[in-house]
Amino acid sequence: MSDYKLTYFDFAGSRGEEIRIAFRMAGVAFDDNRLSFEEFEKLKPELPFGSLPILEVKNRGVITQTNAILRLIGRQHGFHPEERFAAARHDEVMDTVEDFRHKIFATMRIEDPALKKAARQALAADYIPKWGAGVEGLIKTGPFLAGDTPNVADIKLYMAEKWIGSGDIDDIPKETFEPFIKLKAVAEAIRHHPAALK
Ligand SMILES: N[C@@H](CCC(=O)N[C@@H](CS)C(=O)NCC(=O)O)C(=O)O
Repeated sequence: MSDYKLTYFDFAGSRGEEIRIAFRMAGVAFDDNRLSFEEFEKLKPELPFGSLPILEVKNRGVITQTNAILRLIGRQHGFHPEERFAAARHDEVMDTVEDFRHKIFATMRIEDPALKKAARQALAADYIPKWGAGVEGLIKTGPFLAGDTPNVADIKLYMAEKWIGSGDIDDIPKETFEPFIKLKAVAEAIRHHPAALK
């Protein structure tokens, strides 16, 4: 029994996988509680905000909100900057990945196929390139946000790049991030980190 129990869906993506990678990167054991969608629906009424991931911390309680969980792991194990301005910069990146996610998730709720396609094409033509350029401007020497060492914010950039690069989102071309060399380099560096390789 470890000090941490992460509950998330049973797939290697999105918010829960960011936390799994952070734990692996920190070399910290955790219970990886993976739920089916049916199990989630049963548990949902008991969840603090009705969603996953949640992290149960031994003798302390339950934490929700992916970025709060990532910062907790990052601060406890040296994967979030100690200096306040640098930490705010990393927080900025982490929050903008959540904004990015919400923009794409919003299109998944559009039922009309033509409207969905148009919404996705608009994101690919405007929002995502501007988002990529914004992130690109925050990465200095690379390969990571802080230079040579990875932090939890880098894991979030990796997950955003991986999602687009998978080509799994219809009407958002998998090449959309190709112009963003520094963003791609962060993603490559995390992709080849043993924590991401499992
Ligand atoms: N703000 C929350 C969002 C959590 C969230 O929306 N999680 C999704 C999965 S990635 C979920 O549980 N969706 C199912 C639902 O809300 O019913 C966070 O950052 O952790």
